[in-house]
Amino acid sequence: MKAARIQAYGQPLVLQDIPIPAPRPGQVLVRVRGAGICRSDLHVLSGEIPILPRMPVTLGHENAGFVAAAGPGVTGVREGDAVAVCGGWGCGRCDYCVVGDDQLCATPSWAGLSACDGGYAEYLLVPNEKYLVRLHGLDPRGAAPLTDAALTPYRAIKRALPYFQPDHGVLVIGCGGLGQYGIKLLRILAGSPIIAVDLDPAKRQIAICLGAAHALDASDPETAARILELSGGGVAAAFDFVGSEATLALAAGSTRSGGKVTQVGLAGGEARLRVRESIRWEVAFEATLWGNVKELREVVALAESGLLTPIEVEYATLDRINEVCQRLERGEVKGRVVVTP
Ligand code: FEH
Ligand code: ZN
Repeated sequence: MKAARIQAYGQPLVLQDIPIPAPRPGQVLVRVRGAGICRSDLHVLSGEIPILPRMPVTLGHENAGFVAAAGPGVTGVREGDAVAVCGGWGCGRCDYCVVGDDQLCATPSWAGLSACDGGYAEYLLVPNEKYLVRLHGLDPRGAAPLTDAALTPYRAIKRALPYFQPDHGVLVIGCGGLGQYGIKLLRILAGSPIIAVDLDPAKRQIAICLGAAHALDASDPETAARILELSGGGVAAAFDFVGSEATLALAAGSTRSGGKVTQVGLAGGEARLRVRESIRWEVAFEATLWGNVKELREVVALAESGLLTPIEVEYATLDRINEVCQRLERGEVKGRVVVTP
């Protein structure tokens, strides 16, 4: 089967022909129909996030498709079922796995982000059927972004719900794929007015179309003051989908006492959390990670209900994956690109 594999950090993906894996007991082979390209993959490819224990490995952690074969003992899915794949695979035994937060596993085996091959390939071997969420009516190609671009902000927002107040805004920094789903989910789950921030005027326009009340330029030196003015002294919750030094500082400095700052982006920034200087009193800070299987079931349910509509998706064949990664790097992707192996 064709697979786009990393050979070394700093090198483009290489299209290789490798054997189709055979599912062993409990495993499921999925014919990949959609594999979303996440900005985190760029951080991994460049070596900024040197997360891979071995190479070559097939990347791709945002996957959906059809069950091609079920290993012995698999009872919950069968050949032909359309499925979304929760890619945060774990050991099944540690404190995190036993409560269902496999993505936080002490020894993770994430799809395409560990020694386990991911979905930039015709087939994906899933270690346990529990990581599959049945799709009833959704096209797996378009559903792939639900498994990361939607799931990741969903977990972050759900964990911040106690902080939302309709008379105080929420801040979304970074309006790429995750930020766009974040705005959509905030409109569904929270009644707070949304202030969006991005460098790109096109992304700011998308944020307004998705329901943000305001969309501010991240490069404008007045933006920090404008956020405080618009939010009456600070937002109740801030979500940083970029994670750079500047955006983390903006998120922390924009949050009112008693609010919550959530870091989702992985751009490698640091922020000084010094009370009275860079952060107000009793502000909670959390760096959330991806989402778990139950949360993906909830995201799929929101999508199948029609409440959670898809962000703009562009499709590309596997052989164009390096070209698409370069476009993503240059900020030329409006929503999400999904590879269709
Ligand atoms: C990628 C690499 C490392 C940590 C987290 C991630 C997320 O993009 C997974 O959704
Ligand atoms: Zn991701």
